[in-house]
Amino acid sequence: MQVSSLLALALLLPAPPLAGQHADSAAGFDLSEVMIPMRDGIKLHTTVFVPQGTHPPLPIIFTRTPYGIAHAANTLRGYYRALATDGYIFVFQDIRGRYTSEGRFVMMRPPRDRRDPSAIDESTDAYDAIAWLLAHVPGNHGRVGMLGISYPGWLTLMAMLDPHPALKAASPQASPADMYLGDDFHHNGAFRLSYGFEYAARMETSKGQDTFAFDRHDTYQWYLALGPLANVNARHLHGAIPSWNDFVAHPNYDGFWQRQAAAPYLTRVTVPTLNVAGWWDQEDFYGPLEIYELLERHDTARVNSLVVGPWNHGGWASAEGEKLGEIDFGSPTSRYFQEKILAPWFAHFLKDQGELRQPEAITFEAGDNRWRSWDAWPPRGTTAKRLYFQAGGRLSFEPPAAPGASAFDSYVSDPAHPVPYRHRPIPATYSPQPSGWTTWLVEDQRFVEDRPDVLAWQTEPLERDVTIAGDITARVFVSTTGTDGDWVVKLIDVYPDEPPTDWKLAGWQLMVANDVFRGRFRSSFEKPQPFTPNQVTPLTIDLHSQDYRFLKGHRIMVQLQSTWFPLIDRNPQTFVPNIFEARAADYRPATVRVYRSPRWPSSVEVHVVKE
Ligand code: PG9
Repeated sequence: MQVSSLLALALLLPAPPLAGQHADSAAGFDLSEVMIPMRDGIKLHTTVFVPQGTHPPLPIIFTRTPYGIAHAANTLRGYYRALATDGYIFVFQDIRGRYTSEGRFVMMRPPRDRRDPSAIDESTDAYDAIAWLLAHVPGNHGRVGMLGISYPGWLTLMAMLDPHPALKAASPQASPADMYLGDDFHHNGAFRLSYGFEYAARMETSKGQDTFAFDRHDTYQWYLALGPLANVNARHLHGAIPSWNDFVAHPNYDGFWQRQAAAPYLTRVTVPTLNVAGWWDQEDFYGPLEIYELLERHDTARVNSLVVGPWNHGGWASAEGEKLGEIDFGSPTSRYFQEKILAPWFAHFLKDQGELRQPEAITFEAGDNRWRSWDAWPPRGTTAKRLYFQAGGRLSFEPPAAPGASAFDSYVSDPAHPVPYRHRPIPATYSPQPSGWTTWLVEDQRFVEDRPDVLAWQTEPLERDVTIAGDITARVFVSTTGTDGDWVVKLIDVYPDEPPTDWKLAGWQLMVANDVFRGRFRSSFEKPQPFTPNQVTPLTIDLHSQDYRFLKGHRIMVQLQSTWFPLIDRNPQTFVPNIFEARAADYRPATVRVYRSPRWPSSVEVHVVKE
C-alpha cells in the first residue's frame, strides 16, 4: 500500500488493535510483534512495547537496527530506563534482510536516487514504518522520536534525511559519517583491517551471530601469518563476503564511498538533533562530530546540539559509566547522561515537558572530571598553540631553534614486525571471552614507548594545569626511503610516577587523541601518489578534538609510529596501485625520518583554554 493511502486510512479509521499481542509483564509493557509493509511490499519485523495500564496518548520512541530485536526488553530495563519511566511507546525494527525481516541487507545502503520514484533506502523504510505505526498503534499521540547507537545511530540519521512529518526529535549516537575518512572501515584511507574483516565476516556470513573462527588466540599472529591482503579471499572468504569485495574493489575514495558518506546529504536540519559521542570510541568517533558540524552549518533554529562524554563506543548506554578500563571519572557519567540530558531532551520535543536548558555542546572534561557547557563547539576564545618536537625526546610550546636545518629523529619501519596497536595477545574483536577491544584506547601506551620503531617526545612535568578544548592537528615533516607509508600520531597524558599517584596508574600513558594517515593520500583521497624517496614531505593529520585537562605534575607526550597492527593493515611501503592486491615482495622495510628543525618544525597543535 502507498504511504499516502496509509496516512489517509489513519485519519479516517480508529487504529485497529495490533495482532500478535502478548504481555511482557516483567518490563511492564504489552508487547506485539508485527510485520510492517514498506512501499515496495517488503515487510519488516517490528516489536511494539506499549506501557500497561491506562495512560494518555503517548509518543513513540523508535529504534531500527541490523543487530536483532529479540532482546529489546533488556534495552527498556537498561539504557532506555529513564525514557521508560517518563512514558513512551517503544518500537524496535529489524532492517531489511536482517533476522526475520524480508528483503536484502546492504551494508550502509547508500541513500536512494531521488529521481527514481520507486527507489527505497533506509530513509524511506523509516518513513513507511512511522506512517504505519501512527495508523496502527493504539494510544499513540502522533509524535515520534528516534535514537540508536552506531549502525542504529546511522539509521536514525538516514531517517532524518526525508523525515516523516511526525518525526519530531532524533538522536544519532556514534553514527558513522564516512567509512573511508574516519569511521569503522578506514581512517584517512588506511584500512582498519581487524575491524573491517571481522565485522564484514560476521554480518555477511549469517544473520549476524557468527564470529570468524580464528585458529589462534593472538590475532596479531594470525593477521601477520596471513601475509598480503589478497590472501583473505584466496584462503578464507573466497569472494563470498560482499563488503570485503567492496573493500578490495574500492581502495581509493571513489564514488562508492562518497555516495555512502553523510556529507553530501546533510544540507539542512530537518528535526531537532542530539548528537552523542564518546572521547574514547574505538569505532565511530569521527562520525558524530562530523555530523554535528555538517548540520551546524544549517542550524538557524539552533536545534542541533552535541554531547561528548568519557565513553567508549556506546558507553553512555551502560548503567553507570564511572570508569573506562583503569581510568576513573569520579561519577556515574552514563547515568547522568541518560537521566539529565537524554530523557529531558526527548520529553521536551515529544511531550512538551519542561523548558529545554540544553546548551549547544556539553562535554565531559577528563583530567578534572567535570561536565562543561559551551555555546559553540569547538569552543570560542581558546588559544591555538603548537607542541613542537625537539631534540632529546623533548616536547615544548617553543619552536625548535638550532641546530641546523636537518634535525630529525628516525626509525626503521618493518612490515614484518609491525607495532601492535594494543597489548598482546590480541583476542578476536568479537571474542566470547573479554576481548579488550572496547577499552584499548585507554590502555597504557608504555608498552610500545621503548620500541625502536616508535618515537616519543614529552614535556617536562607541567607546572600548572593545561586544559585543551577543541581541534587537535598534527603537522609533521617526514621522509621515507620507501615510496609509500603510514603515520600514526598519538597525543598522550603521562601520569606522574610518584606519590600521591594511585599506584595502579603511576606512569600511565593515556591516549587523549590519535589517528593514522595513509601517506599516499596526502594530496587527494581519490588519487593516491607515491612518495619520492628521501624527500621531506609535509603531512597534516587531523587528531579530531578533545576536552581534556592535563594536570600539574603530568607530562604531555606525543608518540609517532608507522604501523598499528592489526588495527590497520600494513602499508607495503612500496607504492602499488591497490594495497589489497599487493604481493608479498612489495612489503619492505623503510627508514623514516621525522624532522624537527626550524625549517621543518613538526608539531601537534592544540587549543588551550584560558583559565
Ligand atoms: N561500529 C559498528 C558499525 C556501524 C556501521 C557500520 C559498520 C559497523 C556498530 O557498532 O554498529
